[in-house]
Amino acid sequence: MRQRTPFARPGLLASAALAIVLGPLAASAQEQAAPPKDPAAALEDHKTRTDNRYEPSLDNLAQQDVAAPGAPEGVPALSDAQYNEANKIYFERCAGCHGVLRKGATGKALTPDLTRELGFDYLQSFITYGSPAGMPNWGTSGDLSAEQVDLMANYLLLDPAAPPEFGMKEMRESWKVHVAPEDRPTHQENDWDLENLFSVTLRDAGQIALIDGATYEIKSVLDTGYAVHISRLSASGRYLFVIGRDGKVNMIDLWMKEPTTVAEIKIGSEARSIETSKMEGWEDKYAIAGAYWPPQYVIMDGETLEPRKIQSTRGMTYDEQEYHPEPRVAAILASHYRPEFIVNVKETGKILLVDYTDLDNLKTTEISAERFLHDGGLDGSHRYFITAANARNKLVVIDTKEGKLVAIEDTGGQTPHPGRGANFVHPTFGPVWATSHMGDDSVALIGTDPEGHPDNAWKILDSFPALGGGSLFIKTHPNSQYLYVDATLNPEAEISGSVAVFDTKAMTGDDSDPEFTTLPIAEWAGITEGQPRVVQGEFNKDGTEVWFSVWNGKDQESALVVVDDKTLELKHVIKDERLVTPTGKFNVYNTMTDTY
Ligand code: DHE
Repeated sequence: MRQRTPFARPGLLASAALAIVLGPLAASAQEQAAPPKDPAAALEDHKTRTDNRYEPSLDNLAQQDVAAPGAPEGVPALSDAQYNEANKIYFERCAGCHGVLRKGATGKALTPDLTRELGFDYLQSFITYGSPAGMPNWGTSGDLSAEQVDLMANYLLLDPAAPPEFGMKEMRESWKVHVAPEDRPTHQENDWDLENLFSVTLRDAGQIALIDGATYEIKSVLDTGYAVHISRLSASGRYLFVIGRDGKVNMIDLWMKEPTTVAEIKIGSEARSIETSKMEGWEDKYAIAGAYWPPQYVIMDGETLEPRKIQSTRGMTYDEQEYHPEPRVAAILASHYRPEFIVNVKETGKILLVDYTDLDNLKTTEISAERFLHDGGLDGSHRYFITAANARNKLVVIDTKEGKLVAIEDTGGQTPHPGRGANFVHPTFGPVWATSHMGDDSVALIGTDPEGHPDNAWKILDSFPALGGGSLFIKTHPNSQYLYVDATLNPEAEISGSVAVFDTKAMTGDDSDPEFTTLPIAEWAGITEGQPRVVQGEFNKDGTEVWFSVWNGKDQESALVVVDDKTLELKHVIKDERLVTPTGKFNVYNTMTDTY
């Protein structure tokens, strides 16, 4: 077993620059507010930015108008217009880390009792210069004008705005069944190769593109929610579920002659995750969606999206057992071993196993895991769920068959971000699951075979460098011998535009680092404008090709690049004016079967 020391390698980003790459995501809840001692040094620390591409932005809450609260003695009052301007800035730029209610999330709490203690000048300086711990320098970067910085300092001295709840009444009002189940096809009415279809997120267009995996033809572009985030499939592969950051869920029937939205619903104001029931006997029965605001998840009918059961995630943190008012729902997966949904509750650090067999007598297993749970996936046997507690640099392993915590391991790297992760058989260690990291260049392998390789199970067995910090996704396929690692958020254009490829069969696990090949994906796309970033490899059904998004600005050209997995050569570039900001790609077969 071998582990690297983070930040020990040439070519690795300096830790200060990484704080910027990560933005507020890097700030820990324990971070204490302290004004920058040397503003010039703080400015130096924050000179590289990543266009805020990965800082949680609660854009939907930002659009809601609220009345300005009264001002206590000594605090200047704001007009409704000023308060709403500040509120908009807060939800777009600050709430993702400091919380909707300003009670702290990955960033520190900013409730009025604390901010009034700190005072206007302190807040103004902190917002202007930021902190090396991860608070961006909103003033000196030019993102906020001096007037806006003053406005925000004033705003933080006033009471927070509490956005509205979103319960059954609101959900039912938003719920629409466009085509009733009895009016839908009884068999597939189109000639599409559905299992090799890709649903591609067109993030800033609020759309998805359905693209044929063999011909690369864009079969259809469909409207979905705002800043659409992910797609998931029903267990049968017939229904495609898409969720927008505004909490809008579109359910698309892929059997129709022209696949279209057959039902829709809004499940909250801010959302990121959706999944469907996959246990044998429960296929296509339920869908579940999780929200950031309000902090809750909802179980819906799998054919109509009718909301059936809403559960709040508000409650105690797993460790200090203190009340948290807004623990966000991060990744949700469906168990293949029990009729349960696996729900990551970020701020309280709990993983919920929600039994969906009897919604009126709901049974939930609550597992104490680690705070700041984000994304993760299943091991190759589908029995174990491995997920990143990213701001704690940990991986948590759950046995979905026994319904128990198995292990919590430090990855040795900074801010693991696996997506669904990557499963392969290592020549020395046996079956492993891999994650890359946002905060450094490392890839960590954890052993996943407690029966065949008990000594290696749930240990970090190896850690080695890829291209650079800022990785978001890692991918392989059972039919591929290669492991692909992106570096999407790296500040260097050459790195964020490339992908590292490791030959898993050549890995030795000894002290030498595995070599990798660099694929210049953005260069292959032949895009001459902007700084397109390469994000999220996704395989075709057979595992013979891997697709990457070349993600450019909204008004700039983007592309999808298809790589031949055997030769590692460029196979095809998909360009089309409809491909606006492509990011996530979801192959129907791989997504419905959890193949990664
Ligand atoms: Fe994601 C998955 C949250 C920004 C692309 N993202 C997830 C999941 C969560 C999450 C909780 C797991 C869902 C699941 O499995 O059920 N993402 C967030 C954020 O909070 C964050 C950091 C900021 C925000 O404001 O939303 C964020 N995500 C992004 C992006 O900027 C990305 C790169 C581009 C985009 O389209 O928005 C992005 N996230 C993705 C993708 C997945 C994802 C492609 C699914 C990966 C997979 O292979 O399943």
